[in-house]
Amino acid sequence: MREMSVVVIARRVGAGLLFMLFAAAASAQAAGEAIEVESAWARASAGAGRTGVVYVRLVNRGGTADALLGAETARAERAALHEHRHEGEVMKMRPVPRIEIPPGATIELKPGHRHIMLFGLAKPLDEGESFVVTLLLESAGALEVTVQVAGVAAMGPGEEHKAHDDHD
Ligand SMILES: [Cu+2]
Repeated sequence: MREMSVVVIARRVGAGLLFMLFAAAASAQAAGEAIEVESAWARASAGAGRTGVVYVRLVNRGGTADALLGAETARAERAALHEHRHEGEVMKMRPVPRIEIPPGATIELKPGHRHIMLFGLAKPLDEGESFVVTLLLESAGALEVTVQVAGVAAMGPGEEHKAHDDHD
C-alpha cells in the first residue's frame, strides 16, 4: 500500500523533469575523479514486487560542491531519489530533486533515510547478484557503479570488505 502512494507521487514528477536531470548531468562531464563511491548495495526485491531500493555512500574528495541528481539502470524502467518522512505516525517516502554533496563530505543513503528507488524492475533483484547503476551527478556527470544485492531486510551492504577491495 505504501508503494502505491509512492508511485502516484513519482508519476506527478513526470518524465520531463527526469529528462532535464539527465541533460544536466550529460552537459557537465568534467572532473569525474572528485566523487568516490565507497559502497553501493541494494536490497533483494520482495516477491513479485516491481520496485527496488539502492543505497550508496559517496565521498566528495574534490574542492567544489556536487550533487546527486538521479540515477538510471537497465534493470528498471525508472529510478528516483527518495527520502523517508515521518508524517504523524506514518513513515512515507517522497521524491527529492537532488542530494547535495559538499566538498569533503560523505553522503550515505541508507535504510530509513534517503535512497534510490527503482520502479518497473524487469526481473527481481536476487540476493548475491550485482548490477550496474549510473549515478547522475551535477558536476562529475555520469558515474557507473556496481551494486551488490543483499538480503531483503539487510541494513547494510554485508560485503563491505569486498567493495573496498574493488577500489584498490
Ligand atoms: Cu522510496
